Amino acid sequence: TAPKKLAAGNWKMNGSQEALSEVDQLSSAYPAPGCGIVICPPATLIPALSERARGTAIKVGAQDCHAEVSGAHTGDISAKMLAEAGADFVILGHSERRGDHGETDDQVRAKLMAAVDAGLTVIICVGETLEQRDGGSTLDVVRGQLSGSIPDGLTAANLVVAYEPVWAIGTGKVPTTEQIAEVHDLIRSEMTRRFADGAAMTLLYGGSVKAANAEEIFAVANVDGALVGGASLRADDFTGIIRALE
Ligand code: G2H
Repeated sequence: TAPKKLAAGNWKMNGSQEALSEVDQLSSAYPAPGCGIVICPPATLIPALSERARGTAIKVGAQDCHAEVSGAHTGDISAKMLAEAGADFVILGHSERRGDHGETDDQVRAKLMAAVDAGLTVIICVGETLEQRDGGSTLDVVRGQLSGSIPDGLTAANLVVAYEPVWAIGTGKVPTTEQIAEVHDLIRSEMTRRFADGAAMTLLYGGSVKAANAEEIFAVANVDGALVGGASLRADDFTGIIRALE
């Protein structure tokens, strides 16, 4: 289930066993946070992190899954395996997956259905490149990704949508609040049109969120939280973002 306000950390290919202590720091700082907190470490750390987070307010997520439950897919991990390892969430369709691994909307949609079948809550990522923004096609691109990647029949309990403009990821560049509002309005209206409880769905902004800009971003209409990369790696940085959201 997705909490309405959510701070999700995407560690990407970062973090080691030592990084798990960051989670102890988070859980002791926030025994009863006013928002959901999810950490998505590399898959190898999911079991240890889940163990560590047991009984705390922190949930654990994965960064990708395969669309099949099992089979001859060397190197891949199924949603069911992630759930067994302790994950409650999975990020799908991140632009780094779409870019580095050529993932298409069709593939992301298949993964999403597998993840929901396995009982995971999906954080689906959409967002335009700088070229697409400059060309004036941002809203068309996002609308296309939403309709292509998100199957019918979902609810606010199993779907969270993250808007991540590709040009803002890891670059320190953040869109204006007007630019965020425009896309989040579109996502909200698409979700409301397609799903009975679309108005209650959690919508995240992602891309260079840090403690210093979090408050301004969370004040934007239809922004219910953040998907945070770099600033989620250290508890000191991430707590500043959580505090702005609570
Ligand atoms: C966007 C984000 C997390 P960062 O990818 O998904 O990363 O906060 O480092 O820009």
